Amino acid sequence: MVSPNRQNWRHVFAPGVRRLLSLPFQILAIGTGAKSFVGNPVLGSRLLNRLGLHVLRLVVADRVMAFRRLLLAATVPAADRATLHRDGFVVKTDFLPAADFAALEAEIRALKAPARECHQGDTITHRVLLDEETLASLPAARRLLADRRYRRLLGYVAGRLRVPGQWVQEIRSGILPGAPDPQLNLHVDTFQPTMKAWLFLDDVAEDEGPFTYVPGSNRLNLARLAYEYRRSLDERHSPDVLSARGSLRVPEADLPVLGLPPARALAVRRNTLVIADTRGLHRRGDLRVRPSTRLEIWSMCRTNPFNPLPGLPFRWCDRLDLALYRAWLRDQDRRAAKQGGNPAWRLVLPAKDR
Ligand SMILES: O=C(O)CCC(=O)C(=O)O
Ligand SMILES: [Fe+2]
Repeated sequence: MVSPNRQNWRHVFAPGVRRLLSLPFQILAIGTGAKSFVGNPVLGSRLLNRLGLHVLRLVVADRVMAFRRLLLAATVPAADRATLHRDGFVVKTDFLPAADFAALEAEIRALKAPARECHQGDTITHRVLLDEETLASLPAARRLLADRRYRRLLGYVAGRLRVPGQWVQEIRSGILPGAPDPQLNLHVDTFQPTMKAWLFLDDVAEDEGPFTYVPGSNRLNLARLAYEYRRSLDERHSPDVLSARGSLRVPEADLPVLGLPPARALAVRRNTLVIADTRGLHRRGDLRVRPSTRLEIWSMCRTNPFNPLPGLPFRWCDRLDLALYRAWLRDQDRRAAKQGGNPAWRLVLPAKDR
C-alpha cells in the first residue's frame, strides 16, 4: 500500500520530473516539423521566440523547400512553377480525359472500405486510405495515381519524388450538432511549406464550401515575418486551440497588414485538380446549404522541413511510409482506448453507403 505522504510526493514532483525528462526531446523537436506552441514549451517559449526561433524555422524551412523544388523543377512545366510561386496554388480544370474521370467517379462512389473519420465542429471528414490493398479493386484510381502529370505536379509542390499519401475524402458539413467547422477560419496549416491536393468529384459552387486561398500568401516577405514574429511570442496562450498548436488562425482583418489581397474562393467543376501549398493562408469556404457533402481524391504530403533531399524514387518507400502511417493510427487507437475515448481519426467499419 502506498502511504499518503508518498502519494503527495508523487503528485508534487512527478510532473516536474516528467517535464525534465521530456526536455531533450522537446529541444530535438526544433529540427522536425513539430509546430505546437502550447504542446512544446521550447517552441512556445516567449524568450526563444523573442530571439527569433519561430521566424528562423520559417525562413530555413522555406529555403530548404525552395531547394528541393529546384531539384525537381525539370519535372513540371515552367508555367505551373510560376503560378505556384506567384499564387501558392495551381488549378487544372478537366484534369482527366472524360472517360477516365467517369470510370474513376463510378468506382469511388461505389467504394466500400474501412475508413477513418474526424469530427470537427459540425463537420465529419471521412477518409479511405488509398493503399495497395484498397487500390487492388480500384483500377481507375490506380491509373490516376500512376499518371505522370499528377504525380509530378504533386511531387513538385511537396518537394518530394514520391507522394504516397492519397485518400478518398468526403467532407460532410453541417452533420453534427455543434460549433461551425474550424476549417472555415482563415489559417496556415503549419510553419513549413506543405502540399495538399484535391481532385474534385463533385462540382463545388462559391457558396458550397469551396477551397479558399489568399493568393500570394505562400511567400514569406518582411511583413509576414514581422507578423509571425509578433504572433509567436504569446501564441501558446491563444484561446484558439488550433492556433496555439501551430496552425495560426489569421483574422481576415489582418490581411491588409500583411499586404495581401482578400481570399479567393476556388469554385470548381468536377474533374478539377487543385494543388496548394497550405503554408499559405486558406480556409474552407462558407456554405449556404447544410448538410452538404464534397467528394474528392485528396492528397497530403508533409516531410521533415529541414531535409534538403526529395526522398528516394522507389515504390517500396511508399509501402513503408503507409505502413508507418497505419501503425501510427493503431497507436492512436490504443491510446484513446486506454483513456476510454475516441482517437482524432476514429475507425469506421464498414464504410457507410455513399
Ligand atoms: O477542405 C478545404 O477546403 C480546406 C480545408 C483545410 O484547411 C485543409 O485541408 O488544410
Ligand atoms: Fe488547412
